[in-house]
Amino acid sequence: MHKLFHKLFPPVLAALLLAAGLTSANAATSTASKPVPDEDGYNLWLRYQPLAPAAQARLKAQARSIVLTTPITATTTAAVAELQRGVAGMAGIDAPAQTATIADGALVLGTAATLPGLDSTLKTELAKLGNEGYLLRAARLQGRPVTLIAANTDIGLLYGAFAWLRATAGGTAPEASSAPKLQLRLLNHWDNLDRHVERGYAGASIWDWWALPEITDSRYTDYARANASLGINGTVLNNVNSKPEVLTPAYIAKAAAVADVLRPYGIKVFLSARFSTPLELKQTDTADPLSPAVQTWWKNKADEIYRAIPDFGGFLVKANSEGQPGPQDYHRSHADGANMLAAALAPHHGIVMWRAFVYAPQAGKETDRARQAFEEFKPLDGKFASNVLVQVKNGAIDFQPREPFHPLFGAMPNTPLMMEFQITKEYLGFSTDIAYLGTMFEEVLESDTMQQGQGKGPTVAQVIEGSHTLDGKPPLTGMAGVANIGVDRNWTGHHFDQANWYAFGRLAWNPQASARAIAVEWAAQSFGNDARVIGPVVDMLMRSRETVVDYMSPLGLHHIMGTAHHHGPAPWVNDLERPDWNPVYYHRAARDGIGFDRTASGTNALEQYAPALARLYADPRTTPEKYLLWFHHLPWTYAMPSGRTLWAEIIDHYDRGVAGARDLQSRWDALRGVVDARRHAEVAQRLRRQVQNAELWRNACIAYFQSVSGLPLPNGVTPPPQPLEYYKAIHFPYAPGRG
Ligand code: BDP
Repeated sequence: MHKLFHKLFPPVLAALLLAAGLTSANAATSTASKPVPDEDGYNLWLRYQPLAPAAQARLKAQARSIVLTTPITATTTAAVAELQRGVAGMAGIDAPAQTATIADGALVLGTAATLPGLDSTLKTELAKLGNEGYLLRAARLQGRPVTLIAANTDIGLLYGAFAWLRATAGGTAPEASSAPKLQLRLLNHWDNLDRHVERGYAGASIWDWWALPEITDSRYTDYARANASLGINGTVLNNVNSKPEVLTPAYIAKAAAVADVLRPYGIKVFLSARFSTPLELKQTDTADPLSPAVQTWWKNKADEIYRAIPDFGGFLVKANSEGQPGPQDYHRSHADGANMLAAALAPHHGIVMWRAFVYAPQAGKETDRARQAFEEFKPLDGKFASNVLVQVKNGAIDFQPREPFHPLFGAMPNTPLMMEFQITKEYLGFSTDIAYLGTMFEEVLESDTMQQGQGKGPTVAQVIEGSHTLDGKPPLTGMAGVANIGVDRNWTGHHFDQANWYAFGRLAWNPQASARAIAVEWAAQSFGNDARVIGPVVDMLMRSRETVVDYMSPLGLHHIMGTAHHHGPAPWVNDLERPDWNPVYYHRAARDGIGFDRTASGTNALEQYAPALARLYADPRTTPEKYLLWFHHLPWTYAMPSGRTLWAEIIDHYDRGVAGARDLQSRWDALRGVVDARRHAEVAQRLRRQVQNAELWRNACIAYFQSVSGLPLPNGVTPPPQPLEYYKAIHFPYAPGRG
């Protein structure tokens, strides 16, 4: 059955069928009838738990021994060790021995040059896979049936080893070739040097700066393994709100110690650089990027860093944004600033990731924060040095539960743009609410920028893949994710938040991958290849983010959460220093209606999109409902396609959100006894919090918007149990993760 099944269905489809419960192939043989041992989540998706007997038998036959045909290096050693660990765990045997000769059933790692007698078709295929790609194949070498993990480099072999283990754990056929579509696949840690993690909800920073460089936590190696298993190849260790100290010799030595641990796994270390560092360290008397003294300082600093970290990746910079220093302090442009740093790094092949998350330091009532990054950066298209990428958040405001894609994507064809996603859920329920971000990332990536006309692309994924830029020259490409990692035993606070780290990594490898297929892979590796678990867990993941949008900010509402910590509803807030920090600025609810008019009659932020898209979204009737109140201010009585009024529709979404949260809870309850008791209980506790949070959002928002609209609740709607004043009085002192 199994062989035939996989002949009939390619791996991903097979996994989807399994998840949908459409077949029980392979999964039928679960271990769930035995008591399921408790797990704490530390091993992430690299659990390597015993497979079902039939799968174990297959695995044993495929990995009787391991043969490495390339020289032993730290990276190939890591690949072999991972395979041994994975096979031993999943097959329930002693680790297969590493041998020098190719025997029947060996798992053979090598390159075109080192694999004896590799056939020419495979050689040709391999040649196309670049420095990081890999090929997995059942093949014959020297007449012996073997499983091949082939690549052009050591790191390709490591990625291949992880891919083979992933396929094995997920019960999918290990036949694949793959190469990353983006060059830079990076985590951004918003970790401070005192170990507080800005917007972190999983405990303190894993980087123990005080203990470094002499003391390195074994966790750093597991971090590297987890990232390498996804193909993540870089990490920015410190917060974008950076401190000058990170570039002092003591901290460079600490970063170097981390880099030494990560290097075998193909992960480069980067640092967030504070633009005014030389000035603040009192080593120059200005930070003006055009000052020769400043330029020399950065050049020397780069030389110093590369002496300690020869493969240092480069700098990430937040400049002239939210109070951070930058070139504009000296009336210079973002390009002047970025290019000065780029010049210092260029001799060492380092790069600069210059963030486009900027908005005017003083906001007037009539400005639209959504317009500002575009206004500042679009005129600089083509003005950046070739080792600079402009790092753009997925949307124009700020990691909201839902935003239309950032208008800069597709609008700067002469500048490499990299995507910045937020994996940590600052605005989506911290690490208490389940919100699978795979679907959110996918929604952004597959958005049609319409730069070439409606339906003609490029999509945002194609833009960041560089397919439409730079006169045919291969540009730098990349994707960054703001990490959700901390010292919590399970790394991410919520077991389900591991799926977000996972999904980010897989989409950074292939921005056109399917969020559902990724969810299937994650579920199979994280909970075992048992259709009874995968189906419901994938369902939960796939609905979860829409549920959060429904109970927080449906129909294009945005930024209506609590001040500073960004938790909980606060649509009434109207007293902050800047208008564009206030929820009322964003929802614009008044007697006449609700929503932010970004059409020509309002701020016209819409004009920043390609004409085809701008035309489409200019009319509320042709604006996707999910973005309606992002672009339009509409009367409460506006007739929605559902036949409801806008007011009734908003309420309906809030009710759907609460129902969705309860549904997540009951789906999870049904898995009691199938999932190990410890993880089950930990998730169940959090789901109770999620339901409470959903109810709070629903009740508070309905109470508030009703106070503004003055309209009665539609028939059948349950009134909020408390008056508005009750919700307004709820505060969350000491909420985690504050900036
Ligand atoms: C916002 C966060 C803030 C970050 C900022 C940024 O609230 O903590 O510093 O983004 O991305 O979402 O720079």
